[in-house]
Amino acid sequence: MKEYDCQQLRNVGVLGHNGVGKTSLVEALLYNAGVTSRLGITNDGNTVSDYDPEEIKRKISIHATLAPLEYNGHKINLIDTPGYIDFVGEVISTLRVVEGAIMLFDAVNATGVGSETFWKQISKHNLPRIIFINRLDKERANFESTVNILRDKFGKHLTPVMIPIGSESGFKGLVDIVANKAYLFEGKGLAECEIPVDVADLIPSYKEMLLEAVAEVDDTLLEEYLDNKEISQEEISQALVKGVQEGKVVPIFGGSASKNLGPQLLTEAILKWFPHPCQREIMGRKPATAEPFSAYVFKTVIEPHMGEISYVRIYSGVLTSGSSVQNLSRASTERIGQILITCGKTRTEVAKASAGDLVALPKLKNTRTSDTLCNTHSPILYPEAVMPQSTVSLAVRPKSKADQEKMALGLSSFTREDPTFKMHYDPETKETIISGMGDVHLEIFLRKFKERYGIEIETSPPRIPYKETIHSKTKAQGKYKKQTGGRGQYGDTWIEIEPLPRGRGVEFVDKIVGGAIPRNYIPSVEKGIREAAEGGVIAGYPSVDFKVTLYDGSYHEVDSSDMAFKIAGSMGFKKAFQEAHPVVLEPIVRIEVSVPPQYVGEVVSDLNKRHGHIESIKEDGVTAQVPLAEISNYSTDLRSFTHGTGSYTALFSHYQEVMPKTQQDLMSKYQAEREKGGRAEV
Ligand SMILES: Nc1nc2c(ncn2[C@@H]2O[C@H](COP(=O)(O)OP(=O)(O)OP(=O)(O)O)[C@@H](O)[C@H]2O)c(=O)[nH]1
Ligand SMILES: [Mg+2]
Repeated sequence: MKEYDCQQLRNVGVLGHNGVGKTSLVEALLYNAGVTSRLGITNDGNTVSDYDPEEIKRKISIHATLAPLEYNGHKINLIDTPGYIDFVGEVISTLRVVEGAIMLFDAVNATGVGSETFWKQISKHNLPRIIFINRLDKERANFESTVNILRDKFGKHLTPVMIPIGSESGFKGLVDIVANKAYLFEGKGLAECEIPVDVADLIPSYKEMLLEAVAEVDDTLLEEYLDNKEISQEEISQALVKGVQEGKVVPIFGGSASKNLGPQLLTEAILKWFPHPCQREIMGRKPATAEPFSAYVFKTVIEPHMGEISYVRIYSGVLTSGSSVQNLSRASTERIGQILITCGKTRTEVAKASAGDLVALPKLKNTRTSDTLCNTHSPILYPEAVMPQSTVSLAVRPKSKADQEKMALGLSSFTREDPTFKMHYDPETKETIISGMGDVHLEIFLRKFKERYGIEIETSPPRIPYKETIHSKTKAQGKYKKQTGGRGQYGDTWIEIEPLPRGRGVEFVDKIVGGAIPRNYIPSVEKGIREAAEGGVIAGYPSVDFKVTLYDGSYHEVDSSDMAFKIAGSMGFKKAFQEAHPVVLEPIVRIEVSVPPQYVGEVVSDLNKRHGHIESIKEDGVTAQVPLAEISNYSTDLRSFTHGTGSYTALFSHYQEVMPKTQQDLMSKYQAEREKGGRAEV
C-alpha cells in the first residue's frame, strides 16, 4: 500500500444494531475496491472483518476490525464494529479515532436493539454521519416508511439523497436525486440509465426534504428556499458537504449490503462528505506530519503467536520503525518494532506511518488500550475514552487452588485488552469479581481465558455482602473452664451488648474495676469478641453496629491465660448477640433506569416486584431504592423487556434489614453449611 497524505485519508466507523449488515457492507466496499476477489459471507465465516474463531463460530462481530481500502488516490480506513450491545466498548473506542460514521438501519424493521445507544454515542463524539438503509432486497423492505420512522425519531435533518429503483427482490438500482442521475447495479459497478417513470413521480417529495434540510446549512440558502427561488445543483452539493461535516445534514442511502447492491455509490460519498483526519486540531496539537509524533491506542488484541498488538491512531507527526517513543500514560518508553497495516487478519509491514492513519504495533512492552504514545521531547496526553459502567458481575475462582496467582495475572492482562472488562477483589465477601457489559461478554471472556491460559475457572453470582446486627440491649456471661488434672483453662467474662446507629461498626468498652479480670487479659477478651463478630453469629456475615461493654468477670491464679479469656469473650459475645434480637442487614442500591416512555410503566411494576421503593418517575426514567440481591440479573432482564433500549446505573446507598423470610433462609443455609463443615467455620 502506498503512502498517503492526510488529505487523502478517511477514517470511518461502520455502526448499527446487531445483524443489520455492517460486516457485509464492509465486505462489499472492500470487494468493489479490489481489496478482495470475492464477497465473503458472515454465515460462511469467510468475511474479512469477522476472522476471530469466536466470531466465526457465533456468526456475529465481537471486535472492531480495521479494513482499509484504496480508491481514486485515497485510502479509506473502515472500522467494522460489533452491533451486539455487550461490545459497545469497541464502538466507543472506534468513535474516538474516526472522522465519520456510517450508521445502518434495517429496511424491514428500523428499530433495532442498540440503535439509539449508537446514535447517541455518535452525537456525543460530534461526528458527521451517513445513514445506509440496508436489506432493501428483502421481502417487506420499505424505504419510504423507514425514512419516515428515522426522520420522526432523529429529526428532519435526515434526508435521502438516493431513492431505490425497484423493491424487494426486484430492487436493482438507485436514483441520485442531487445529480438527477439513475444507475442500475452491474456487479461491482454501475450502469447509468434513464430515470424510470414511477421513480420520477417520487422525486419531488424527496427533493423537498433535501432542500428543507440543506436550507438550514446557511442563511442565504434559507432565504432562497423561503422565497421559493431555484437552488442550483452546485449549491446543494456544496451545502451537503458543509451540512454533513457540521452535523446539520444526515444524508440517507439505501441498498443491500450482502448482495452488493448500493455500496458502489457509498465510497464516493465517503470521500466527498467526510472530513479528512487532519481537519481537526486536538488539544492544541496540529494534526500535521511536520509536528512531533503523538498517537492514541484505541484497541489491544492478544493473539496466540503474535502476543499483544496495539492499534493506534496517529494524531500528529510520523512514526518510524526502530524509533523510541514515550508512553505518557504509564511513564515508560517503548521501542517501535514493526509497524503493520492490517486488513482483517492480513498484515503488511511498513517502515513508517503518518498523522491521520490507523496502524497496528505488535509487541509493545507496557502499553494498554486508551494510552497515549508520543515523541519523547514533546509530551502530550490524550484523554481516555469514557466507557459505560459494567453491568454484569461474576465471582471467579480457579478450579485448582494452585492456579490462583496465574488467574490473577491473566485477569489483569484482559483488563489491558478491553477497557469494559473489570476485575477487583471484594474484601467483604473475599471473592475475586469480574464485571463486563453483559452475559455474552463474560461468556466469551471465560472461553478465551481457558484457551489462553489453560486454567479452568469456576463462576458463581457474587455473594451479597450481608451483615448482622442487633435490636436490643442484653447482658451475658462467657465462661470457659477446663479443669481436669494438670494445668487447666479458666476465663470468665460478663458483657453488656447494645445497638449502635448504622455505620458505627463494633465498639468495645472496658469497664472492669477492682481487678475482676487482670488488665493483661482484657485485650484478649476484646480480640475474642472482634473475631467472633467478624465471622458472624446467626448467618455467617460480619456483625456490626453495636457496643460491647466488658463490666465484670473472674480469673484463676494458675489456669487463666490469654487463650482462655479470648474464648470466654467470644462465647459471651455469641450468647449475648443471639439474645439481643439479631437481624440480618442487606445492601440497598439506588438505581436510575432510563427507558423510552412506553416502558416506564413496566419498569415500575418490575421494580415493585423486586421490593424496590420508587423514588421518582419521569417521562423517560425511574429512580428507586432496591435491594442489591434483587438486581443481580437486572441488566439482562431490563434489556430483554425493553428490547435493548433500557439502561441503568446502580450505586450503593445504605444497609437495611432483610425481610423475615429472607433472614430465615439465610440462617438455615448457614446452619446447613456449618453442618457440612463448609465456609462457616471461619
Ligand atoms: N437479504 C439480505 N441479507 C443481508 C443483508 N445484509 C446482511 N445480510 C445478512 O444478514 C446477516 C448478518 O449480516 P452481517 O453483515 O454479519 O451483520 P452485522 O451487522 O455485521 O452483524 P453484527 O456485527 O453481529 O452486529 C448475514 O447472514 C448477512 O448475509 C442485505 O442487505 N440483505
Ligand atoms: Mg458484523
